Amino acid sequence: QPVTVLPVPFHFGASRPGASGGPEAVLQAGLPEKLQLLNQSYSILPWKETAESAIERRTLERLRNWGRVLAMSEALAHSVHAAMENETFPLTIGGDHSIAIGTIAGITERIQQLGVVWIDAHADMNTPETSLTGNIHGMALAASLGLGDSRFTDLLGRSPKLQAKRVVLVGVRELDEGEKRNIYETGITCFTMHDIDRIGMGRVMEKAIAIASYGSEGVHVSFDIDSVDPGEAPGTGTPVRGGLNYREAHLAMEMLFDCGMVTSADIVEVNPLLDTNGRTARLAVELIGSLLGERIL
Ligand code: DIR
Ligand code: MN
Ligand code: MN
Ligand code: MN
Repeated sequence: QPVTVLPVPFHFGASRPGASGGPEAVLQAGLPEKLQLLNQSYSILPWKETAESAIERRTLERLRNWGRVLAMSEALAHSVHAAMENETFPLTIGGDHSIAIGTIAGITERIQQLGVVWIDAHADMNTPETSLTGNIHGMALAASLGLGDSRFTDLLGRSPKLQAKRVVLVGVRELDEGEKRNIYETGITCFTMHDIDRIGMGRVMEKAIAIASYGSEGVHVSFDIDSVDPGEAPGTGTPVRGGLNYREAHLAMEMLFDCGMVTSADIVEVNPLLDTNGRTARLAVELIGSLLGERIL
């Protein structure tokens, strides 16, 4: 199946700039060459800058830059939906994680029973009420589950986009108190680093894939590069120590490919301003390779 690469140079969902340079860094680090090496047909859909929505006059401290995030989300949702309608695999390159609101809205126009594997140091399960930062990248998964501000939960007109029983977090190690409540109240599955330490990444991913794919028509992978340990992935806005090692990250992607259910993916939060010698961007390219079927042997 052909891949539609959707670069989304966007950082207004996060506190600091730099994630908007992510797509350029990942392309420069060799994404096209990697796709060619895999004999993967692809096209790159250039991002069209969206104007700040004229309605954003009041800045809401609890929903920072909401007009910009909303305009980006609507445009991205339409592009992702079109990529799905063309029978291609949408691969979004962020950008901060707020872009997943638009991706998931676009995919679920086509696939209503969508499983999600969200690989992240964080849960992105805040609402404007629980967020300590007001940053929308920390609310993306909650919004897709129907929690929070209706401008985001109801993007393209349906809410919730996702059913909690098909949603799995992997790699979590930093949660706000309100996010813990939202995880329990929605009933999504959360595999923390503790679970990975105890039973290993292989078994965690087996369980995660089983949950996300059970009765589902497809599985979306939303991969925040900050899930990987900062030693391996320093170029990201909110690093948290104690993350996935290099092989655990690859194993996750390889197992997701092998399950044969993956319809779409986001690779987000690569920040070249914070990177050392392009290490994090190169890691992103390698992980995309594993997700698309690259093998050692
Ligand atoms: C924090 C950080 N929980 C927030 N979240 C991040 O701002 O809501 N998500 N960095 O990736
Ligand atoms: Mn995230
Ligand atoms: Mn984030
Ligand atoms: Mn994160």
